[in-house]
Amino acid sequence: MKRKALIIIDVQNDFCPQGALPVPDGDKIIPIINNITKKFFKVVATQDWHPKNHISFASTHNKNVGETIKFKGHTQFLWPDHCVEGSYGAEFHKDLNLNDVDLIIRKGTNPNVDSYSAFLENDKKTQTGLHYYLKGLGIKEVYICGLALDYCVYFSACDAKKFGFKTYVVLDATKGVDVPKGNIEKTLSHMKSLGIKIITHEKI
Ligand code: VGL
Ligand code: ZN
Repeated sequence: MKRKALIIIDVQNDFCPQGALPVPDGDKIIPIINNITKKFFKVVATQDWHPKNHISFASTHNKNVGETIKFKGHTQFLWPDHCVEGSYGAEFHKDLNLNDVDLIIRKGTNPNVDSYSAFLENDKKTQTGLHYYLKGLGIKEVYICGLALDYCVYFSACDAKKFGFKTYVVLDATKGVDVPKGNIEKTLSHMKSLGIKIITHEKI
């Protein structure tokens, strides 16, 4: 089998309907993801995994969700409390089949650094180790799915491309939040301009 990896981003209760930061129809992609894992040499799943009082939580700063703060020269968008380490919201959705998963990566664990990408935290320096795992296994192609299309999927795909992988986003196996409005279109067109391939699961 060709050495391709599937990266399943943040299919966690808090990103599904009823969760703290729900992605519309976020749970609808789960059957599609469960159906494609067998096609891959390795399958990686990520979990957004924040300490209480994480920098990305509006509550940490007594601000409203959707406001931003400046921190060390970069802008941090403020989210509702979500994916607090060890909480129900941080658990994988119960329908996600983990049997074929080879590696789980938890990101966003530093209280002062957010992490949208599965490869690099938002400081753009701290690596999660995923790049070396894939490189060490001789993997050249990565397929990315999960939640949310315009945040963690987008940043993971951009970094995968930067690290030299042939990069695909499986469009019917991802959903976005579209915050701010228009963000899904904006991030999709940016990914296309970088040479990231946007496909549907039948094309894998
Ligand atoms: C995510 C916002 C905040 C995501 C994580 O998984 O896309 N979005 N933390
Ligand atoms: Zn988060």
